Amino acid sequence: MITLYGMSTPNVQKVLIMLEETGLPYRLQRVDVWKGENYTPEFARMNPVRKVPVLVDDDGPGGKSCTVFESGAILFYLAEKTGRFMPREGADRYTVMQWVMMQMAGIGPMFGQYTHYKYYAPPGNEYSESRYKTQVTRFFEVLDTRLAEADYLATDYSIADMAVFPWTRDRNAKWGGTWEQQFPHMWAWHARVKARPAVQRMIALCDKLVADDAVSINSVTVEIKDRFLGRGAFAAK
Ligand SMILES: N[C@@H](CCC(=O)N[C@@H](CS)C(=O)NCC(=O)O)C(=O)O
Repeated sequence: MITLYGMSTPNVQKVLIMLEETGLPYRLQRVDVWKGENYTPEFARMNPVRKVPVLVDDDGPGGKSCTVFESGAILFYLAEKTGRFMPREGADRYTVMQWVMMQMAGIGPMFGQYTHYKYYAPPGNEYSESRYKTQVTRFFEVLDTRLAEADYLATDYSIADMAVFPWTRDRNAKWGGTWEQQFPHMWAWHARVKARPAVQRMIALCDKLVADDAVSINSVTVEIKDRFLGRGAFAAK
């Protein structure tokens, strides 16, 4: 059995899509990062970075239990386990990897920082907010250009699309005001991916997780929120 530790956020959503696409049996264990559940010693043993998602597969390579953190690595793991959504060999394998890595190294960090400065930073950070908005826009431009020439990021629908799709959902699209009116090729791809039954199942699952996360966000102490955001007493001196 596979256990996915996570919550409602995009890095978890991408793994949920892959699990739903492949039909692998799994259970979702909610980790309430807003309450600091990722700071327990048990969780740190699974992921020293103390972030979700983490996947534990009781039936890993050699029949042994296997624990994987970092959502991109989890997607590679599941693709290799099932032989699906990433070619086993050939140039296309690296095309898939390149787009997954672009999401992991570029889209994830830049969108994450933009969220931070837009929603959580104290006033007076206009420079940072503007810088990350520019970075986000730049990645949307890259996606739109690629998706003007192809239906999917790599040759066929793959883990690369699963990695990027959650970052083009919901409020991410609304942050920029005009983003919803720009990038027609990216939005056409978004609609294509969203229409997939597995993606629809992920969305239904996430609606429930979003509701649970909202309750937590509104109920945690300032101290716990500061630890999550790395500020106040938790800021590096
Ligand atoms: N690069 C990591 C990022 C994971 C990540 O940022 N997880 C967030 C939620 S989306 C988290 O667990 N944050 C809790 C914390 O930083 O304390 C991945 O893709 O798995």
